[in-house]
Amino acid sequence: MKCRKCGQKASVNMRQHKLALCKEHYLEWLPEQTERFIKKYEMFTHNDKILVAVSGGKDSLSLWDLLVRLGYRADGLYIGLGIDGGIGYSAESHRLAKKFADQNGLVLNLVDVEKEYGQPIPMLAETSTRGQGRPCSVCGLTKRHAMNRIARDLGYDVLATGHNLDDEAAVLFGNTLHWSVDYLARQGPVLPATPGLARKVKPLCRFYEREMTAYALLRGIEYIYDECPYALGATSIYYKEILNRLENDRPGAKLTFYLSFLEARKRGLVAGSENFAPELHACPHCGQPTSAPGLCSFCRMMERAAQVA
Ligand code: Q46
Ligand code: ZN
Ligand code: ZN
Repeated sequence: MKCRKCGQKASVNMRQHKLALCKEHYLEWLPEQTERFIKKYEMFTHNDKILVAVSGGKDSLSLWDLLVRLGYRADGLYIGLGIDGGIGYSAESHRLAKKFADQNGLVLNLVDVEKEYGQPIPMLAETSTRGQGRPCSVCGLTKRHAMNRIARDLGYDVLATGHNLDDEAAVLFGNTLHWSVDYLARQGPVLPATPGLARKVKPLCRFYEREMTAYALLRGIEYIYDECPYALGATSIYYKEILNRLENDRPGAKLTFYLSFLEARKRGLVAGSENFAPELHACPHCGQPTSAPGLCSFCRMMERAAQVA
């Protein structure tokens, strides 16, 4: 395989784009494409203050790297979940996120769940009725709450996450299997700001997972290889495997699935989100917008955890 631009030996072959590139040209191509998607979906401009949620994994660190290389004002946010799983998962992912920030002279905000909320995620999950024994539901709720809080308190305009195409296609697959119309109506590269909540964007949503792995490796970004121990057996991983089989037989199937969905959504074929926008009010405890009556789901969970403790 030869690089389409220079004819040298290719490092990355993207069957879905019928494009092979050498290291140098791949490291040019990916930021160019990222910039194109940021503009196409009107994610943010160079005047916006961006907060990147970094987990220490390849996607979020690469996203941070890309935004900084493209000249955007982007700080990081690391959320310490207190997950060990026999591999020191949180400690190691924090070390790598911090290392990346230090090496590049970037600001990394930190929320330590145990210090700030009293218990680490695995303990919170034990006292919660959410997620049937799996901590992911509690974890997701806590991460969303912490991200929204930091974005609001520190005045960030945009919250950027490193979800890639494989993540988005798996979520879309699940939402379609269940015809979760309200989730479908809200799924997309940009979730507009609402009073009290920053805009949320996913600049990597059109890149395959393997494209992001290639970027991180070629850029020499040190990231945590291990998945969170609780990811094992998650439904989203099962969906990813199914989609990978499809992709293997039909290169580009995953991208077409996602892009056709975005197109259908734009044309109003997925019920307009305005019909599903729930009535929001400010949670009387934390002030974040919520559709739940009274306290928001996060504050209710914390109230229950305090009662059990
Ligand atoms: S970190 Fe948290 Fe994930 Fe681990 S506990 Fe589940 S949700 S799997 S992205
Ligand atoms: Zn080349
Ligand atoms: Zn609340």
